[in-house]
Amino acid sequence: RSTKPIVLSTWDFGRAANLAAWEILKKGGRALDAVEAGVKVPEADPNNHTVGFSGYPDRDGRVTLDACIMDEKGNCGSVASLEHITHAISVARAVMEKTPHVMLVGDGALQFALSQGFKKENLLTPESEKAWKEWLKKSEYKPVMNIENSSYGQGSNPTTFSPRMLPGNQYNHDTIGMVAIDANGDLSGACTTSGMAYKLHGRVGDSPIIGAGLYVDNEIGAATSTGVGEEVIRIVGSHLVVELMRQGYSPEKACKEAVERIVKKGPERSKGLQVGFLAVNKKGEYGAYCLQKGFNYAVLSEKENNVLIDGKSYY
Ligand code: SD4
Repeated sequence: RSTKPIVLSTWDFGRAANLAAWEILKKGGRALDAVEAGVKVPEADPNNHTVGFSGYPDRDGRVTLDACIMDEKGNCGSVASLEHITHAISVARAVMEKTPHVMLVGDGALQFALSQGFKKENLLTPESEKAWKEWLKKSEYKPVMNIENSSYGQGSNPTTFSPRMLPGNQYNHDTIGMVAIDANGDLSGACTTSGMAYKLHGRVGDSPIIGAGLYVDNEIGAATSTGVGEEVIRIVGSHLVVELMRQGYSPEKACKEAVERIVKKGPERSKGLQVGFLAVNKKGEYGAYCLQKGFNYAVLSEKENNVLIDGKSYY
């Protein structure tokens, strides 16, 4: 039998995000509203340095956000390299609903956001600024792999996010990608990030690219990704996962095939970096696959009470 509603999202911070999405889904609300509300949680979280407010900046000290959203009708909206607005996902949704376009970038995206009533904020917190200044001393661009352990499990408190200290004084939690099916059986997805810490100014990752960081096809399913965006863009990852599901692959098999495609394109390169895909099909079956161990994702439905699952990995 089908599992709906259901919401899934990347990493352990996905559990708090799923709870916010569930508030909407459990009342019969639309998946689109649920995924937006869900990813707004990590966007606003000052302890999370890879999404929204307090995201790590680029190498010029500027916090630039990438986000996109897609609904059951194939409507989509996206912002890339957006500065000064915490809820990049809501700006992406406004691009989708209020403009004839799909994607706005940089100053244009900011200008549009301000015209829609979003308030200009400083997203660089003293903590992120300190980390950036520390990074500047060596100025080596070496993305830190996000490895989580899955010690949380069912029943632990998902509303408190506890970042772990990583080498080089970096808290590293990646992009949140969220996909959901509502009570009506309709799918939507959202993806939002501050991108790779200390990237070149103007660098855009996979997260705001429809088909790379996120894809939704209401007939088939939805997929999203996290990790080093360049690798995901190369294979148009999320679209690939959805198309593989169309051919009959299970969500996990489709994610695995996409990961293997990345390995095939760059066997050496792929050893030192993380990419994870997460997918759900129209029936509510879901799965994930990643390059390196330590990619967790969170699931919430009536059957599963906000569980954190350790995704299978290639290496
Ligand atoms: C990006 N996929 O900008 C995003 C960020 C991420 O590990 O997930 N970083 O490439």
